[in-house]
Amino acid sequence: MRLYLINPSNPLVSILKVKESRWNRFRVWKPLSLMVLAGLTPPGWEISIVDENLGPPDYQAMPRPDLVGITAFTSQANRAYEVAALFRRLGVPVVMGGIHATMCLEEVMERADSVVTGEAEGVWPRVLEDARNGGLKRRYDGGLAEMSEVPIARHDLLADGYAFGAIQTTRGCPLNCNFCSVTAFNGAHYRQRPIAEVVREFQLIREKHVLVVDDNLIGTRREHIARAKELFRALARANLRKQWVAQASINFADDEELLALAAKAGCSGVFIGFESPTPEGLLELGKKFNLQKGRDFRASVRRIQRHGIIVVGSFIIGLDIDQPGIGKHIAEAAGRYGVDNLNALFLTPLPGTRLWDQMKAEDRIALDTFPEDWKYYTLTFPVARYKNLSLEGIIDEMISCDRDFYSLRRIWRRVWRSTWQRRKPLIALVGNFSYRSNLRLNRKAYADFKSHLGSQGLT
Ligand code: B12
Ligand code: SF4
Repeated sequence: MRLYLINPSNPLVSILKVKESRWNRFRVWKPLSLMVLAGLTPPGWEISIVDENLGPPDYQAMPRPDLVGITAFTSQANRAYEVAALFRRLGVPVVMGGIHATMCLEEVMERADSVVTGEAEGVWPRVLEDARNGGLKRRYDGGLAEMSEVPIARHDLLADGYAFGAIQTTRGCPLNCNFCSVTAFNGAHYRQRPIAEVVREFQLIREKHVLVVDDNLIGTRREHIARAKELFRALARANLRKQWVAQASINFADDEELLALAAKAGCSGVFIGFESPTPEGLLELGKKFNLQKGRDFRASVRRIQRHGIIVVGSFIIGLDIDQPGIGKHIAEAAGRYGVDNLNALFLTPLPGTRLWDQMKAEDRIALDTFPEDWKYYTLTFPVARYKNLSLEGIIDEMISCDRDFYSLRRIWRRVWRSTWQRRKPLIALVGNFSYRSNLRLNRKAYADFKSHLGSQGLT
């Protein structure tokens, strides 16, 4: 039995875009979901993982599969449907799963033979068995998996060509911010994989650099932090000679031992959601956590950096309290906090979030011709009606934010600071130029987007 597991082309990042900017090589990540599905697949299936981001595949020239599994984030949904239609025309059954299929079940059911909602560990072998017997059901629900059921991902199955390997050590997030789909999808209960398995899987990764995809690697409670320390000790003992980057909440900065262990285990960078430069903004987004302890963000960032760890700060533009000038305000706050990179995104109502429910109820979803408009749900386009900013105005805020933070003068100042503080100037350089090189591409994308808005009468 031949199985294709397909990651549809992603409108945001792909190797194809590396031609437009070679720095994008560091932004194409492995589709870990498909490597995990492959790990769950029993012997007897010949598996190919097809990542369309590595280049357009010629499906007609490939041997006909017996089953196709497609994953999709919301922004990939349109391409996922094209691929599904192509295989269904050939009479090949198509199963879809992942976050979009879970949050937009009815839409996906119209376009696939079968849909798996939730985490797949508990149901995937049954799906395959039913497919083998010609008895595929319309829907399977995996719910939340036991972490001991998460298999070692098939790192051997994906072609070389990625700058980073990928691994997951926990699922779920207790913080439940109103714009984020993680708690809705993976639950608020923070679940951790057995440490020995994480270490064993890390050893199977060929790449020297690894993305730990956890939404919050360290968690928030004392027992979460204790487990993170255990994990870091085990990784250090295994002497992996790998550098990894991860996402964490700001409390990462609060424990010197945790930071020292993370650095020793290979942590070279951390992505932190600051979200808004004001307490009112944090309250609006449901991220009170960042306000606890009357935190000094600059001191927190510096404590992390002192361990040689780069800090990427994420902020959101488009909150109800945001006024014209918010772009510069965010760039200034990110500079003041001392982050090495700034990732600013538009507030986006993603299906399944509280923000979606609220904006839908208030009739504030501006781009709502679905599924076509999902391609704009990359957080890099404004898709809603913002309280104090027009769609054109908010794009200008984003441009001014990026232009300020990624001016050559400020980049060199950050790289110099990184050198002087004996951190990782090369990573700071690559990170900053990777973002900067995309500003030109973003401007072109905004111009196209604005003419789309014009044609829809949305300006
Ligand atoms: C790593 C990651 C990325 C990587 C992508 C790597 C890749 N190619 O997959 C990068 C950094 C590139 C990225 C980019 C983006 N991301 Co992202 N990302 C994640 C993150 C943190 C982890 C995903 C992961 O690998 N999980 C581990 C695997 C094992 O879990 P899984 O994917 O859920 O898969 C399981 C099930 O879903 C299911 N399953 C999945 N696919 C399939 C398919 C079949 C056939 C079946 C049966 C089952 C199944 O089985 C798996 C095992 O249980 C998630 C958060 C999260 N917790 O999911 C956000 C997340 C998926 N990202 C999100 C977003 C919004 C984006 C961006 C649009 C935003 C941005 N500007 O950065 C971009 C665009 C990407 C795109 N494709 O268009 C949102 C998606 C929401 C949505 N409705 O789509 C999430 C949920 C985060 C959030 N805060 O809400 N992301
Ligand atoms: S934004 Fe981050 S902290 Fe907030 S719920 Fe999502 S994963 Fe958790």
